[in-house]
Amino acid sequence: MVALARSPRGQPNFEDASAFRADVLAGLRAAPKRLPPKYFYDGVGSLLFERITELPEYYPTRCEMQILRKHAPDIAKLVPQGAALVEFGSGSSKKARILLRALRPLAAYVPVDICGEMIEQEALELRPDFRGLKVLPVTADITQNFPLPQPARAAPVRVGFFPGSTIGNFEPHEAAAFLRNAGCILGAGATLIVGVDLIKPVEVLNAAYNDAAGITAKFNLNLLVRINRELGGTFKLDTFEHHAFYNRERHRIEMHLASLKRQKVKVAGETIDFRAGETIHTENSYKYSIESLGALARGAGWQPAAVWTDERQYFSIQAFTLAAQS
Ligand code: AVI
Repeated sequence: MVALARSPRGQPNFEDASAFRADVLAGLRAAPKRLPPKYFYDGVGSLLFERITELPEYYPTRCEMQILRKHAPDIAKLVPQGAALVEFGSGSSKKARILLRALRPLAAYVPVDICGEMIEQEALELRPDFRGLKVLPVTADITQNFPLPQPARAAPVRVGFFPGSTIGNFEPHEAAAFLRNAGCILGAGATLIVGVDLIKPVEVLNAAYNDAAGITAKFNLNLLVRINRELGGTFKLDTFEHHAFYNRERHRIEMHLASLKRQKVKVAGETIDFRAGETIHTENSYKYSIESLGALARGAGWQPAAVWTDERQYFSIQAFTLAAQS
């Protein structure tokens, strides 16, 4: 499993709680141990992620914002007047705002996120700033098929927006499945605009996930805090350490939590054994080249249409189109 959209801030509902328990136990019983990264984003985790995006070492958010600001007029040319803009895993809509300011009148802006509360709030904040724009939030899991609101379905064409390199937190086969599903949701003649982190010197990548202020370490360890709180876990935080490194063969940053000693931990009434040095694999963040993402997208039915990068080529915004039905 992978990170999808931000999960709800605050208390999980019953369904979330039982899925969390099942996923955590399955992951901790597995060899090697793993936990799904989507569980990073509780209230504290979401705030820590916001702080990560502002760290000097964490370049992706700054680069993507720069590209958006600089190239918004060109990106906007790919969005015809009267189109519906569908943002996948929209979270805070911060990036969509830059795009929305450059766009011709739309049929609707549809932010989609698993956290209904958060996108309803964002919609309330967007409406006064974009008068005349229909903001129609949809609460859904972006990896599943979901119906779009009627005005978006009735629009002559739909444009998807998936910023933040969240696609990098999917395994490649999951990224391909996401792209195929996005094609089904958006339909014939659609365009998809995706923010993607690029392969770059290993020192830059390693620094971005091992910041000097230790915020990424806190973000990673917060998963154990959450397990302690929500599943009666007995993880001692000072006996686990944040490990993040670039795996060159697989083009991905791996994040792990390493046990500093041999120990037993209780989670939801179950005892989990750790060897000294054993890790829980908590996240992959895949890095692509323009070509490798293009190949993945082609395999999912999309044609590469345009690419924008920052000057250092650290990050990219890539556009793909889906053939119109004949
Ligand atoms: C949300 N996602 C794109 C971030 C990333 O870079 O993969 C999550 C993150 N993990 C550690 N730092 C940031």
